[in-house]
Amino acid sequence: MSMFCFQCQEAAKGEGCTIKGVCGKTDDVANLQDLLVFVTKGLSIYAHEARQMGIEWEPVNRFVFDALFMTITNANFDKKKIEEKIREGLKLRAELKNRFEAEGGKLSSNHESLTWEADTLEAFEEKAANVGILSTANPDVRSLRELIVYGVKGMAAYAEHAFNLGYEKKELYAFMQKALAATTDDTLSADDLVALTMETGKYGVDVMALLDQANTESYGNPEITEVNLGVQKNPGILVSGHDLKDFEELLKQTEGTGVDIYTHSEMLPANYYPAFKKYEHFVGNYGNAWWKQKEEFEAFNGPVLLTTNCLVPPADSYKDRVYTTGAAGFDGVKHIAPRKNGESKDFSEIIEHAKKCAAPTELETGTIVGGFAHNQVMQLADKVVDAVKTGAIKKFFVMAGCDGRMKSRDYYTEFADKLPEGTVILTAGCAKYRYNKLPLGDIGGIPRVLDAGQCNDSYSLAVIALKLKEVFELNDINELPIAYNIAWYEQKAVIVLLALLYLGVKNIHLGPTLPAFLSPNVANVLVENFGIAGIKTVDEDIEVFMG
Ligand code: SF4
Ligand code: SF3
Repeated sequence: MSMFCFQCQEAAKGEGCTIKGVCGKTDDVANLQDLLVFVTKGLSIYAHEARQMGIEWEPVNRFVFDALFMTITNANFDKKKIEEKIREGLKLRAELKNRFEAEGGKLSSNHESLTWEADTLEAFEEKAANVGILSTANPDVRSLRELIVYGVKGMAAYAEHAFNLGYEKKELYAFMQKALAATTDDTLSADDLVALTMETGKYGVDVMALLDQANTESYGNPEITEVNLGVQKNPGILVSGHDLKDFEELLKQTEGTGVDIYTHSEMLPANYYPAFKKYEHFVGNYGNAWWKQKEEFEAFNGPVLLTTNCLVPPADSYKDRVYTTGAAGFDGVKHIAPRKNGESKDFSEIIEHAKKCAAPTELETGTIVGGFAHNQVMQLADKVVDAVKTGAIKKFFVMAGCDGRMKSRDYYTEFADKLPEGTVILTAGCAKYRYNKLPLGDIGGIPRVLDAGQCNDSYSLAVIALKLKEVFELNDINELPIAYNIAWYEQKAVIVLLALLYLGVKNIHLGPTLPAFLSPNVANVLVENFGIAGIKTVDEDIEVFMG
């Protein structure tokens, strides 16, 4: 075993990647990411204790969410960048320690992440091999600690997008650091950690609400939109990931250049925002979910910008056309530098690159419809409520989450296809690509697939559910005719799941496989308290759900 990682749905053999990640992460990068999390935990202990004394330091808040984001699945494969981030973390820890001690602070923890130091990559690598997931011996404590860390990683990603738009909530940073510190505390019982897991869900709701506010106040409320799937004659830039600020700046900088902008995978919902519709050179969506990018980036012919995960290690044939920015990175791939002093990022290099490229090769034609975030659905509320009252809509299926390359995910296409009449799918995240191009029709003008947006827009689905609960005057969200069949892949899906549990949603089915990081006992807690279940065959599951 040269590494150990089990944070995503593709963990090898459903247990963990031990030699190389199924995602393509090499063992040295995986281990350095473990060390980065370890250093971030040490810094978080200081930050958490300093906060009790009234010391809050902005650079630490930013470091914590950025460092965690870099360790999310398919975000950053660049060893050099991870190494630099570890150095930055150690430097910040030393500075915070000085401030803390100058104020007379005394630590209540003596965790080694507070004192470990090194200067060379060799020393980093030596330490990295011993601070990973398996350094917690008890499988249940390990499972709960990792569940919390992955939830916090998901929060970190959403907090960073909100921050980029100028939206912050200090309580979120305080919680993230408190939670990371708690995962180093051997005095906490399994019950304490279960309670902290639920608290993570609470802050999951808060961070998604904050990002919703940031996105909608910046760019307007998503509205019903027909998105073009074909291509135009100009060369283009394909934008993937989740960061709308990057997207806006690129749109502005490409105006009048003869370069068209297309979205890929999780950037598709950018098409639904009013503020982006005024750009004529923003021409539609190209391709599907992240895991199809090898063929699709190849066919696109022009440069591709990854603003976040999910990045698949690029083939040499198009690697020189890939650009990363923000928390994303890959060894040998050009990285667009962060904003400085409130100025925009400089996208001139990728724009000049695009001008020299051929127009994209057409993959498909036609359109898809999306934009059913909470504000838009509320405008249709009367229609929706009527359809439920008359029995035209019998059940909603929340099928939010992620897509992935496992063959078993064909289940979700078949499930959507076989759902009986009178059912409507509510979706968000890249999971939608398994069924958003099927001809599923509509119910009295309401499409049978309502796409709210990115994975973080699962918040919209929760808002819609809570609104329906109010309209139908129910006491419990679980009395609604809504079933949850969620596909997960990476750690943002973990925070979405914990947020739904916090909101009291029960009987969520999770697939295509249950997380490898749930020990049998922790899985039991989720089954007993929340009715969490896996998936079986499509026919069996539809029967259970409709029953
Ligand atoms: Fe394996 Fe997933 Fe970890 Fe990659 S992120 S190494 S695929 S468990
Ligand atoms: Fe997809 Fe990575 Fe999760 Fe934001 S892009 S949902 S997998």
